[in-house]
Order: sequence, then C-alpha cells, then structure tokens
Amino acid sequence: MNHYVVTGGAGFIGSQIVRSLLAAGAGKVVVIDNLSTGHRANLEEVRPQIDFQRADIRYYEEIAPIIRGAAVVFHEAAIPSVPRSIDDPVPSHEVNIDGTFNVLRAAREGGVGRVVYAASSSAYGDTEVLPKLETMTPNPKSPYALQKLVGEYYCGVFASVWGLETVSLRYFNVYGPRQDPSSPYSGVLSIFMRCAIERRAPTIFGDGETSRDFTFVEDVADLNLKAAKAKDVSGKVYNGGNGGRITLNEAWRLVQELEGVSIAPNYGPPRAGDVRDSQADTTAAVRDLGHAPRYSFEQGMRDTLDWYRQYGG
Ligand code: UD2
Repeated sequence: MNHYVVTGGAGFIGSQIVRSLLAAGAGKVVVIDNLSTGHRANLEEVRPQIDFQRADIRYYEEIAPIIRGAAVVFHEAAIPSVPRSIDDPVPSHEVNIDGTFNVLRAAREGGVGRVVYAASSSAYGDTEVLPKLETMTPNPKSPYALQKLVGEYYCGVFASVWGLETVSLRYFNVYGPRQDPSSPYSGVLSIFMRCAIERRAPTIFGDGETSRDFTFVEDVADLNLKAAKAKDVSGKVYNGGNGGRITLNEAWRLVQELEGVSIAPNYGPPRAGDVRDSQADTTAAVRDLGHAPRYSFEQGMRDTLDWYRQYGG
C-alpha cells in the first residue's frame, strides 16, 4: 500500500493535514520533521497511528528513502515568516529553496504519485487589484516571498520537464489551533489571542488598516486533500484562501470582544517586506479542486481562542 508523506508534519499546518488524512481513512501516514519549528505535542493524539521520522529536508540522503514510493507528498516543511527571512536569510533560503528542491528530486526519483506544495500568497506582493488572481504577475517583496515563489516555479518545472505531478497551493494567512504564538515571528492572530488572554496590549505594525484573508487551518487541510486527488491540475498554482479581507484593527476588535476585554493596542512602524492588502480570488480553486471553506472568520476565531484558553499555545 502506498503511503502518504507530510513534510513539516509536526508543524501547525502539517499536523492538521496529518489529522485530516487519518480522518479520511489514509492507511499509512509518515511525517518528516526536524522539530525546528514543529512540536511533537502537535501530533500527540495521533502518534500511535503515524510513522514519525525526524529528518531534515536540507539533507537529500535523509529524506529520499522516506519519500520513495509515496502516493502523495504534502510538502509543508519550511521556515516561515517575512521578517525572519529578512533578519536571518540564510536558513530560510536553505530550507525553503534547497529543501524544496530536495523534496521534489526525491519525489521524482522515488516515483511519487503527486506533490502538493505549500506556496504562499506573499508571492503576489502588492497588487493594484483585489482580490488576487493566479494569473497576476508575481511581485515578491521579501526573501521569504521569493523563496516560496521559487518553490512554485520548481514544482512547475518538475511537472513539465520530468512529468512529476505537482500542485501548488498559495496559502493566505492560515490561523487556528496549534499555531505557535511564542515567537516574534508568529502569525499575528496567534499573538493577538495570547495578548488578550494574558491581558496585554499587542503591537500593531502600521496603522492597523493592513488587511489579510485569514484562512482557517482545517479549511486549508481539506484543500490539500482535494488537491491530492483532483484531475488535470498538474503543474498548476491555486489560491488557498477564504476570499475575505479583515484589517488588523478589525481582528484585534474581534479578539477583544470574544475574550471580553478592552485593551488599546500599541502602534509601531510598518514592517519591512509587508504586503499591504491580501485577499484571494477562490474561483479557480473552487472550480478545479472543489475548494469549499467552511469556517467564517468569527467561527474560526472562536474555535482558536477556545484552544488557546485550554492549552495556552
Ligand atoms: C505571510 C503571507 C502568508 C504566509 C505567512 C507565513 C502575505 C500577505 N501573507 O504572512 O500567506 O505565507 O507569511 O509566515 O504575505 N503584525 C502585527 N503585529 C504582530 C505581528 C504581525 O501588526 O505582532 C502584522 C504584520 O506586520 C503584518 C500582519 O500583521 O502586516 C500579518 O503578519 P503575519 O506575520 O501574521 O503574516 P504575513 O502577512 O507576513
């Protein structure tokens, strides 16, 4: 029986893909993770059902035997964060570009059925028009955005040159339970929620009118499973978003309301490399992949806040 591989499977998004695969009846799920940003705790309740392999995508020899013969590889392993890639560009370059190349090479040489790649909405940069369409010319504003775009291009080239089936999903600011709020590079909603629970003021970079298409992690995992099965999509790129647009000021307002607090945020200078507005056009993903996000922003936020209250992040 062919197995499924999730690189970065101990991470916030990867571990949700693992749980969704198991819920959908996947026989064998193998996780590749070096635990640099992922945590074993993210896989705690599914640990007996999976094969966990501590391995690093920067080293081809470590991952090739694990990837060989897989039905599908979900490639989630990455060093995320725009500011991290600016402060410390070498590790993110090595993992996001060289590591992705290694995963694709191992998949091609190992006869893998398909690679579903975690691309990023940051590839668009600032566009004149919203929502953002896959046909728009990419315009990366940071090393991270560029690295994720190179991974997409590699997916396209592995498909066209060597016939490896690939699908790239441009994630739009994914949030939800298990997102680690403890680093300055953490996703903004995880930071907002921890601040509200601890009764502290968050810092908003810029005027707070920066907007994002925040997308709930379970919807993104569902989209991955659909992309693994869809027909005639090889080499293509799809937006993995919700189609909405929420400003940071609105998001902090909702967090305060849900937590029953009133705390004025601090405002700081805008962050280098930040995109101003982000919103997905989901037409192609709906049409070709059957994308059907189930969570409204408010519902996703309620569930996520409940999780942080219980587990603290
Ligand atoms: C980018 C990508 C996203 C994903 C992510 C991975 C875009 C539009 N999105 O997310 O799809 O690939 O990278 O890391 O490029 N902020 C604050 N206060 C804080 C933390 C952040 O105001 O304490 C701001 C930040 O300056 C930015 C917004 O919140 O304007 C979102 O930041 P983020 O780090 O959560 O995600 P972002 O948009 O860089």
